[in-house]
Amino acid sequence: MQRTFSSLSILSYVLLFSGCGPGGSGASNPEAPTWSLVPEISSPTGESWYSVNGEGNRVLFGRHSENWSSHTIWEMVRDATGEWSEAAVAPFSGEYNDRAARFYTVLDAVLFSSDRPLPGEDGPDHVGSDKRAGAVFNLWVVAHDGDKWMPAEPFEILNSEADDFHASASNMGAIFFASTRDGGRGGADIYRAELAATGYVVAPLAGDVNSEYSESDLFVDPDERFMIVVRTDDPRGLGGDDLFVSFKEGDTWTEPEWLGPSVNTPEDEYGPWISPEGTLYLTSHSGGQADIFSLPASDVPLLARFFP
Ligand SMILES: [Ca+2]
Ligand SMILES: [Ca+2]
Repeated sequence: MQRTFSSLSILSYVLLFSGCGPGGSGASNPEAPTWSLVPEISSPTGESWYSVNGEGNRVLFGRHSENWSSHTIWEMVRDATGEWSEAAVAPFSGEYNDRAARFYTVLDAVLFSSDRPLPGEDGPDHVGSDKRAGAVFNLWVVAHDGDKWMPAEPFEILNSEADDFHASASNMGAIFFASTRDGGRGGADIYRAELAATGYVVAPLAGDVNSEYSESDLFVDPDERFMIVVRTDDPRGLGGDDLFVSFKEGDTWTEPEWLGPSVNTPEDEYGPWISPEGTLYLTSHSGGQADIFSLPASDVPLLARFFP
């Protein structure tokens, strides 16, 4: 069901030996991705989910081991001289399976997904930062006080008995996230938590963004004009997880349109994030290895009108 939780897809394992991937196919196929590897954070292990804070001086991204296990969140900080620190495990990560950190700017905080025990919950067996047996993902929030990270806390209003994960927030403070909770259209669906006078109100997205396929990850435009949504095995795509776009029309979200071969391959694409300058970052597997790539969002035809 949720390939992005357990392991690479079977398809990706097959492609591991096929030589097909972003790096290998670009020269001969004019429709292949034209993205660039983000070299500053690339390493022999896998990288995924790239995000930068509003000041542009703090980068968070994920690292995981070869078989898409042991996810941890890493951090790089730029000092007053403009020098970037070496990447290091973020102080709030490293013990459990943590992923998909994205900044929640209205609270000077970060949202991330983790299977770590909730307060008062016994910690079932786990090995390092591998996913804990029987555990579900919940959304967590961690604030930075300008000097250090505060303790991470579960974002209780967002969480259910099922997996709740991969959040992205708008400038209005609304949090969009994926969940496999009961009552959805199949697999994971996208929900929105709106900050109302009495607290957050959570509802599935209105419109046709959710489907019988899994909508398992997203990036929402800060102004909520569009969202890049990750769909799994939609036959309009190239296979595995692909990036689609849904547009906001009134109070509803349109049926996702495939973002095309400049950002999709037969392997898994996820972890989209667009910088204020209009650079689209995404994660793709190539030869079984996840890496973070970037390209101008204006190079993606369906996004170009938002990035003139
Ligand atoms: Ca769905
Ligand atoms: Ca794909």
